[in-house]
Amino acid sequence: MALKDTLKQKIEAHRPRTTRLTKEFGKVIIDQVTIDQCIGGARDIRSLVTDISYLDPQEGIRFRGKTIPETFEALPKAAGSAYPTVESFWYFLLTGDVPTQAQVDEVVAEWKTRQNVPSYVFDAIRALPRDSHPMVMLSVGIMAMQKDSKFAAFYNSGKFNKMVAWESVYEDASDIVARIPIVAAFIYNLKYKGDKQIAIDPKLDMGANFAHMIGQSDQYKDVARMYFILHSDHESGNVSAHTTHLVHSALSDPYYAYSAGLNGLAGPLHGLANQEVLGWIMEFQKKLNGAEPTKENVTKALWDTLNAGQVVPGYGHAVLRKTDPRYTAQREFCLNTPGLKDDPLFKLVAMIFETAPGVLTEHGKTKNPWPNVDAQSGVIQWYYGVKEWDFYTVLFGVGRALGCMANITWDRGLGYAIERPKSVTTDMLEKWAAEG
Ligand code: CMX
Repeated sequence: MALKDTLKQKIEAHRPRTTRLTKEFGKVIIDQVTIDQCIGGARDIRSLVTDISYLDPQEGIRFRGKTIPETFEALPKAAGSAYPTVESFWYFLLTGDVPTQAQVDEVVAEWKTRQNVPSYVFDAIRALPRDSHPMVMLSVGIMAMQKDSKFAAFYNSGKFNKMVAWESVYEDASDIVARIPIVAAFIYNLKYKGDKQIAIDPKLDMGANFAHMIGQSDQYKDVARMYFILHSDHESGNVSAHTTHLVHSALSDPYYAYSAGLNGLAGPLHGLANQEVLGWIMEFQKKLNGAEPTKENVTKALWDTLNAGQVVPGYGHAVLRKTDPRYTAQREFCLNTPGLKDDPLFKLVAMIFETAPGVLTEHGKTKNPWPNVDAQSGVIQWYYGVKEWDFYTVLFGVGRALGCMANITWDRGLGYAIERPKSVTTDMLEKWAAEG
């Protein structure tokens, strides 16, 4: 059965569960809110629903109930590769089912029909100053595609119907995930390769084609597949996923919603941290002035950063309380890749991994001294020659599109409401504080 038909069945089968929960159990209390949560970024408040992924503080992410190793193990692999295609992962994220090879082939073929990015999208990006951040370019590229939104057209058609609205979200979502690597590759070539563009290879799956379009070697195909899958989803509360959900909850179409999500991803406390990690490492190496990195000078550099009132990029997390399994998956990729495991930059990242948790624990502020996904991802890109580290968040944005688009397709399928939490005043908080 085609992906959209399978999804239709799944959504229709799921709807009664959501209806029953709201109608029969709507007033059951699942959390309470404290003053520090109110002031402190709504941390840990249970107030979002998603079945696409779940983040356990100790274990890390599970996609559709599967850990990262289980996900990689279960999904059909790309031809000649140990890694699944991004397309098979998309099927899995949307439906929760491990697709057959035939189902994967169908998605690969379907994405090919969706990858035709209109030329005005490239014109809009080209019109920006060349020194604009590539995340600005990506966000503009997504916005430029909005005029062809099928969801917006359906809404404006006079035939809008809540029960089938998800179908046009699915269409936009599929267009976005199929096109975003093409837009990202265009930005890469425009900004760093003198606008020497490389055409799509219609024989290749998404990850392999992205590698081809940025002029990379065959080995990079697996890097792209792994990277996009690992960065896809981290349940609903993170800034990019939550922003996308929030904006779409106003029935803004997926282009408006994901452009907004990307703007959140571009923050240094979120997706931009991977760029910051490379920047930190380069600054550190400059200060070493040719000397070997040691535990002592890494420790000193970490303290210098902390004493300057800055955060150590790539460490800490709002939910996780142990090493991020996305970090571990990338570290294992490095350890299993001859050449990469002996690369000086990888060795330095590994030394920071040995050192930073102790320093951060001694510093005593962060609740989680362990590395997150961003601490390890840049070194892999650097090794394969993608050294333009201000591009790294764009790679994150290509992957994150998968999770955000799967989530809002289901948001519409289940008819989730416009999001509108309640605010209170400081006077009210002080009154409640005095009352105990
Ligand atoms: N270095 C130094 N201080 C840190 C820190 C780090 N890596 N991580 C947290 N802290 C500090 C916080 O700034 C905060 O200080 P204040 O009390 O002075 O405000 C204190 O420790 C408590 O913070 P927390 O509850 O442990 O962490 P938060 O949930 O508030 O923030 C995060 C989480 C990720 C923003 C934070 O750990 C951070 O800034 N890390 C570095 C940036 C980074 O790697 N971000 C990427 C996260 C993954 C992603 O989204 O891509």
